[in-house]
Amino acid sequence: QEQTEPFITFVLGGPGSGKGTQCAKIVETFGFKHLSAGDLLRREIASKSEYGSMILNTIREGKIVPSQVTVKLIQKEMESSDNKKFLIDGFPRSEENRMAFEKIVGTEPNVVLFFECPEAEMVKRVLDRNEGRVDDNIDTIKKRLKVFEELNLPVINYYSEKGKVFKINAVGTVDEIFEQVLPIFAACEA
Ligand code: UP5
Ligand code: MG
Repeated sequence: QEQTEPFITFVLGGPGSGKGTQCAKIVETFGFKHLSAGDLLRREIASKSEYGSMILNTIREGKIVPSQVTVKLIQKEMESSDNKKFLIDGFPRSEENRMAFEKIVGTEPNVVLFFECPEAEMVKRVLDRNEGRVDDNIDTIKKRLKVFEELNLPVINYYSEKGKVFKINAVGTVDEIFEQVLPIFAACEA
């Protein structure tokens, strides 16, 4: 019996670049399963799991949670999902994350979206969000931006060289940005 290959999209971009917002639009239009790595980690904190306090401290510092913890959470969600079209949001954040995913899950993404946004705009959005996230304060945001630049950009460069990256200008209204996203998946469906 033949098993359909999953279709995997990594959704990358700095803190507040609009990954989660655009993922919601993609889900609505194209019926993907949305897996936000940050949301999965925050759920671990809330459920008081064994790694909860380590994850909380890591997020508060804007650092990256050990790969095996995050990959396991993502893998579990992928395996239990009937929908095999995945949007993996905010992961991989480092070359180490990327290699762990490719090794453990055993596959590469089909598509990588990169939401490119100026730092000042990202800072403004995150500070305006007001949802009580422990990392939405100016000190942690500065650390998140630095970690993004140092550790996440190399992942984007890696996939760029493989021709998998679609770069999106993340400035504008939510709908204007989605206009750039639409044709990417419309082409995949055709
Ligand atoms: N907004 C959205 N689009 C807008 C637009 N076009 N114009 C104006 N405003 C817009 O958007 C952010 C805010 O901006 C919202 O208020 C939104 O309404 C508005 P959102 O869509 O939430 O942006 P997003 O890119 O998802 O921002 P987020 O803060 O979630 O990104 P991060 O990458 O920082 O957060 P994440 O949750 O992925 O990770 C948090 C932490 O978890 C990390 O710092 C890290 O410590 C840890 N983590 C890991 O260790 N490993 C992982 O694999 C993942 C996370
Ligand atoms: Mg998000």
